[in-house]
Amino acid sequence: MTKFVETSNLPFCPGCGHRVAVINTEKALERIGLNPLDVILVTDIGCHGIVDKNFHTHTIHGLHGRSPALAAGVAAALRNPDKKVIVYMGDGGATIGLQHLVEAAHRNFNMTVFVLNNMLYGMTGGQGSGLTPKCYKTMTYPEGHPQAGYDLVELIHAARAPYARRLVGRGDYSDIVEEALKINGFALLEIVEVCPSYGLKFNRGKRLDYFLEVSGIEEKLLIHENRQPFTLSERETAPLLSEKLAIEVEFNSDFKGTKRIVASGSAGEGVQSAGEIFATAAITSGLHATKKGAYPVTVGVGFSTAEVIVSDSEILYTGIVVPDVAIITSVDGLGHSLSRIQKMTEDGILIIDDSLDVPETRAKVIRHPFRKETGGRTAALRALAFYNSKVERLFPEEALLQTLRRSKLAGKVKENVLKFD
Ligand SMILES: Cc1ncc(C[n+]2csc(CCOP(=O)(O)OP(=O)(O)O)c2C)c(N)n1
Ligand code: SF4
Repeated sequence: MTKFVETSNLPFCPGCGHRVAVINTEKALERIGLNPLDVILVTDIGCHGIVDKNFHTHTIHGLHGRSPALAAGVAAALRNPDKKVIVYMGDGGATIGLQHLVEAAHRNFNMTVFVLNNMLYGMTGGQGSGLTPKCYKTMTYPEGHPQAGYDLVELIHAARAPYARRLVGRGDYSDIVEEALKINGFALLEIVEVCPSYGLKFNRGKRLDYFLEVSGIEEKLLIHENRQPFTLSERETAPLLSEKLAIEVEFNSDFKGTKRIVASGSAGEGVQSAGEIFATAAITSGLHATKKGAYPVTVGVGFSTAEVIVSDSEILYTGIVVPDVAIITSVDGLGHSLSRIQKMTEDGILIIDDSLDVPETRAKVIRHPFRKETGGRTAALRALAFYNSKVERLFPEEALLQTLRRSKLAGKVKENVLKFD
């Protein structure tokens, strides 16, 4: 039994060039002498990809043309030079996912890409790809392709790949496969071959050499010396996002239930920061909280709305259709939240700056001069603090104060913004 690939029942049509490529891969891997479980084969959509079930290695099957992106993720996460990440893709996939290939080469991910270039889309019936040679007849160009395909090896070399090579895939070329597999960093080997079921059928009587000559396709090897493979050193030293964002519980809250709060004001008036501080203070008090923001793409003008949900239990839906509490501190904010305010019931609370006209609503209305007291830039934060101090206590005032002191607003916003007589 072969160690890396079961070659006795390869799933390809008789005479398919993919078959020869797989057998050469098996031979090369045998010679390198890896453990099969140190090999990760990443394939994608196309006839080449259906071979992965024959591999005794790890395998990943991705979207068409996206195998280099998946493999880059695997290579980056593994960070282990003893593992071998191999990609199989067709010329169709290499064309459709070209940018993934170029990026992987440019960033020099540690992987070996085999582009099994049978000069057309095999799996879908023989359409041409970006690598189809001049005059080659395909489903899409029954009279023959009007122009030569582009030179993938040159492109990948231009992206500074350490190794980019093209060979015509005939017979035993496992020494070249072995060479590509041994590259430390990104290596691409384009193997030019034939799909008998469509390529030979559409181009009856013509030999591969004829098309190579007409198109000027030649075997070549292009090298960039001394490039270090991609490493994750910055990520290795940086704390995980989950550690960085972890919020400790330091206060207690007796609050039971869920409050859906919409705070609406104007861009530049700290509405989003106020929402974040409020939600964070709730979490430091042992509650669950979510915060979402809405504002126009022109972030410096117009409304700014923060949606905060605070609950004593897990929050499974973070949207707010009808708020329990609406906090409005500017005309822009009123305009943006008006339709939701109008849907509020008698159980709802509308807290609105007293400089604004009160809209029609069934909610209980509380007016307060937030803008006048501490200015427009702190009106949203003050109004949220007012709600927690004077209207409904969700968590201790101290939690809000401490969260403000630790936030990016510390030193910029006076603490009396949170204080009420
Ligand atoms: C993004 C995307 N576009 C198109 C398809 C349809 N599709 C499936 S297989 C295939 C052709 C595959 O050709 P190639 O990548 O050259 O592999 P081969 O079959 O020749 O081995 C196409 C276009 C798809 N699955 N995904
Ligand atoms: S259709 Fe072509 S590429 Fe697909 S297995 Fe058959 S010969 Fe190979």
